[in-house]
Amino acid sequence: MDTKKNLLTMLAAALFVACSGTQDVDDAPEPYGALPSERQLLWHETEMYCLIHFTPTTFQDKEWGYGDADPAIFNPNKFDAEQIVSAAKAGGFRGIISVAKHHDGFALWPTETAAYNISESPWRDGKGDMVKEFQQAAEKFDLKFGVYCSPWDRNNPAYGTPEYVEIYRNQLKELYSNYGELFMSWHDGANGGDGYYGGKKEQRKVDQSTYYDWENTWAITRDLQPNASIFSDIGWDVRWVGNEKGGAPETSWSTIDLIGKDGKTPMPGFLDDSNLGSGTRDGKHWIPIECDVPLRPGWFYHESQDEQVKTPAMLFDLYCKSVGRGGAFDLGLSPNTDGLLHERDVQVLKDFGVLLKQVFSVNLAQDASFTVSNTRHDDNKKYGTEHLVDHDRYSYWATDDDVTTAELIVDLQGAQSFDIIQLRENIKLGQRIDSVVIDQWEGEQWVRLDKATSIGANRIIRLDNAVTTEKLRFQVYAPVSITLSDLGIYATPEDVDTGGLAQKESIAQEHWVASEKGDTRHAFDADQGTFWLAEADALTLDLGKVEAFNGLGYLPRQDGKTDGTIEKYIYYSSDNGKDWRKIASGEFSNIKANPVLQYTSLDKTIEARYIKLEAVQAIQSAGAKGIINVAELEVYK
Ligand code: FUL
Repeated sequence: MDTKKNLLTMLAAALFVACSGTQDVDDAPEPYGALPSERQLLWHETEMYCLIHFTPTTFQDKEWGYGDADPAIFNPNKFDAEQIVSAAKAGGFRGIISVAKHHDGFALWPTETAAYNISESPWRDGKGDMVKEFQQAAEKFDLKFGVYCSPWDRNNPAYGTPEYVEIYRNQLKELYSNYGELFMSWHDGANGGDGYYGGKKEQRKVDQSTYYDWENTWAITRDLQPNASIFSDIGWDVRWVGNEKGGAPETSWSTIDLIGKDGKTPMPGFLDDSNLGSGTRDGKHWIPIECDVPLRPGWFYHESQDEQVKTPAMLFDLYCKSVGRGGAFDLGLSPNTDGLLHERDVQVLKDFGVLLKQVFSVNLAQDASFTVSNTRHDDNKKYGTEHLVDHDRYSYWATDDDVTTAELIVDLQGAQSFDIIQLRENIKLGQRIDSVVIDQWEGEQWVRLDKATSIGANRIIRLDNAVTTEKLRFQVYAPVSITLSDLGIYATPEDVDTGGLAQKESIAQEHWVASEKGDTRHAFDADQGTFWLAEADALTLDLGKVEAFNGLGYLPRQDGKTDGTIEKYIYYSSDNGKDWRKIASGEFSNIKANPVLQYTSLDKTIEARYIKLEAVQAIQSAGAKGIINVAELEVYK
């Protein structure tokens, strides 16, 4: 060994560190407010992952299985975890979460805790383990792996009793022990209701504030998978954004004060969710947002939604509203009954991945020159603006402790056109910046371009239109010294398809008349923004003439509220408006969290002049009774 050479190399390395100035803790700004844990930092770095729903529910063409599906129907002959995982990878996603058990209770792994599992299916002759196959595929493509095990179990006979909580914990223990290192343990808040429950077919309500004893349940997660971020409505590590549309509000803080309900501690499915999206400036806890949304309207595959796969441009928009607002983008993928992603889904993911690379590979600020009103300890150059473009999310430009307002001028060295500005703070020191005001140089003066709050882990500002300028000015405001880590300026290609989705076309609605009171017209005016809301239990339509149809669609109100949204329904048809035949019935599963068009396919084509949608169960806020809403009722040929 050449010791001299080694010594020299070490000396050179030490010298380099001294000159470039590591941002060590000695003279670094004091951290501010709630801080992310190491586990959360890893999660922040992941940014994008996919959630894969695939159970017998897929074969039943439903969104929530009732728990009564015969395992014999689960036989996806062509199942290929690598096809699914590689498609996610092509989309730029860095992890996958396997829905190891959904509300239908069917475990995708051969669990010892419940008979209702994959070993009862004909798939791989009852010897398969789908969670394992997903894990191995994730490993092969270098993606992180996580699990979602639904607490609500519509199959388990013990659901609702303390015995089931033990069963659930044992399921988690199996998942935590046999599938490698997990990056997430995902828990939804849809708990309790009716189900099969071992053949009892009854309602089982649980007290969501106490039943799962999450404190002790998640202690198991911490013990067995210390690096797994726990996701639920309330964290512990990552919180739900409060909708299933895939986006956060523009101002969304990673810190939050969770609000309980009825004076009780907040729990998944049991909290005041009004601030989940926005978070709380200076909130007590660091619990950033995850924005979940399926690639298609539903979380499970439905052939009827093949035309409604989101476009790459739509995914890009959601990326900007999730990752670009300090959170993560969790995209739902749904294999079909063959056990594969539909080719359209694969193509869209690939195109989205290409688009992401196209946009973010050239930072127009990379060679800019920066002028700032203050740099921390100016003499030692440790906290200079070069850190803004050094591709390190934790190195940063900082101001002196008493400088809480600063100006940064970015000279782009010639005119540049762009429509995206990205900012990042070094979140190891907390979410410090209150707001940033951005101006562009217009020949002789500064002109306001935009402004933003809640910078944090990442803030993508998308301009309505591309601008061309030589210089930008950022005025940054914080209650403490500023620690800005990244600045990116990007242009989206002009040919990005921003088109909408193919929609099913309803038969013409102009001559329809409803017999209920109120503004019923809003229920069939082809305007998704308006809706009919009334004290009623049905909407009864006269189509004006006999029509032939084989599908019906119900869209609930789209204003973010759910009062009156129908959860269980019966559709009837009639020739004379008096004698009614039942033509379909069921539940609009998950409609509260994901209020998209609910398509009901009829077994055969029906010819009738009258249609009735009866609400068997509708969401009512406290005190309200018997209210229903319909934004659109559609009838398809
Ligand atoms: C929700 C569930 O009710 C949906 O079915 C879906 O799994 C979604 C991701 O979480 O809470």
